[in-house]
Amino acid sequence: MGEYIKQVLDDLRQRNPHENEFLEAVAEVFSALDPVIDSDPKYRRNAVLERMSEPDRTISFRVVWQDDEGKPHVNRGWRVQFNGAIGPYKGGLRFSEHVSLGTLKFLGFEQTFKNALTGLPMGGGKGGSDFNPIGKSDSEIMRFCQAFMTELYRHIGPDTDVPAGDIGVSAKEIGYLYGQYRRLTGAFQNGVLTGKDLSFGGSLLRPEATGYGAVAYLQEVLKHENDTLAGKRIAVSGYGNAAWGVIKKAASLGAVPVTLSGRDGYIYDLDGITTEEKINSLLEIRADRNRSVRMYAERFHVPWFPDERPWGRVKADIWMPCATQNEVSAEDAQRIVDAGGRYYLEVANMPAEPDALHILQKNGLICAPGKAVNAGGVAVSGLEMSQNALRLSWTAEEVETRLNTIMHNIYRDSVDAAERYGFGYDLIKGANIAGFLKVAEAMIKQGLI
Ligand code: 2IT
Repeated sequence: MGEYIKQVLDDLRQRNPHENEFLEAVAEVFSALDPVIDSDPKYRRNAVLERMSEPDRTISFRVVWQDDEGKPHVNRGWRVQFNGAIGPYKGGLRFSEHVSLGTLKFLGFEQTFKNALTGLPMGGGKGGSDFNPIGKSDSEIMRFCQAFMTELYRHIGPDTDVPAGDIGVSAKEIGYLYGQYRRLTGAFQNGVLTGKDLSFGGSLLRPEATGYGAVAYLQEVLKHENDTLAGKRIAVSGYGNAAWGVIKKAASLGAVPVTLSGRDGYIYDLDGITTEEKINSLLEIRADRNRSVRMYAERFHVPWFPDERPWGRVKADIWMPCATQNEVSAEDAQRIVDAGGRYYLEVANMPAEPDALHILQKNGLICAPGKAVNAGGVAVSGLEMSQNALRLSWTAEEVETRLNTIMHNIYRDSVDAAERYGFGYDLIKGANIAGFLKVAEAMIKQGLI
């Protein structure tokens, strides 16, 4: 890494000493940028890196809600509006006890590049709360969402900031959030949130989009290797929206997904998670108040491994982490290398610790980053915004055609960018450079703000 970028990262570390996830995310993107920065003095002259690594603004608020016994609870809510150069802030809301401002800054930073890669006009943002939805009743969830939106509504809007779901926030929560937004504003502005139910302006295929987009990207990678999906064993982690979509599409194309995981362990289904009943069971697990993947093991009589994740512990051709950040350690990466398999595609946002990614790449696995592979989710959110603005709805086929085109373009732009700046076939560096170029251009053209 060159001296200039090192200096920018050092300054950033001084200002954010406790935000390791954020610092790692910035370092990962900036480590691809030496040849870009050296190619044109405009990047330094306009302080693009310094400005890009500081959020436009972060909003923090108190959320008070009552449980079913009437006891009050206090949580923290945030919205990080990271970068608005190419469009309204756009990105999910995460409800989990593990959420902190540092986590949301990291996710908002990543979102900025991901959204740029889609080619749609969306800036980057992320929000959420340290509220833990697991074990809560439906009415507790509703009251929490109403309290959360009572603070958030003044900061968002169809042309300013458009939140969506993420971990702990699905169509149900989006419904409660939108209901409260509508009550507070007195206007039917459904373009303010995406991931809505179809009954009030959601897009067909939005639930499937993250997983379907990831499989579309995977097929581009396989094509490059003269390989095909049929019969490939895929190790998946997680059990939520992303894992479900990957499994549904991959199984329909003849691949064999074999694992799922949760906080408390993983299941290994040697026959494959391929039948409709098995795939639909993920929706039931997610709808369950206690959400344990163990339910799958009990129902389908497959082995359950408590407190472990599948990395390198099963036989797989393709590894696809779909759960959350930092779930693949250096040790896991070494185990994946020893277990064999050629492909490692991140569907979660930064599931690998930085050392882990380097081990996988060094040992010849083809690696692709979450910000490219999972961009289909936010891409279809962008299509949902378009449909809301036009007051029409596209068919599932129309949405899927657009999604596939977007994923194809993300793959091609990443390959081209890495090649052009001397990195060869590097899907990680390529995604970071391609995303950077789009945001940087808009920031420079808009002057020093
Ligand atoms: O990480 C992500 O891209 C999301 N949670 C989806 C964001 C969105 O606005 O659809």
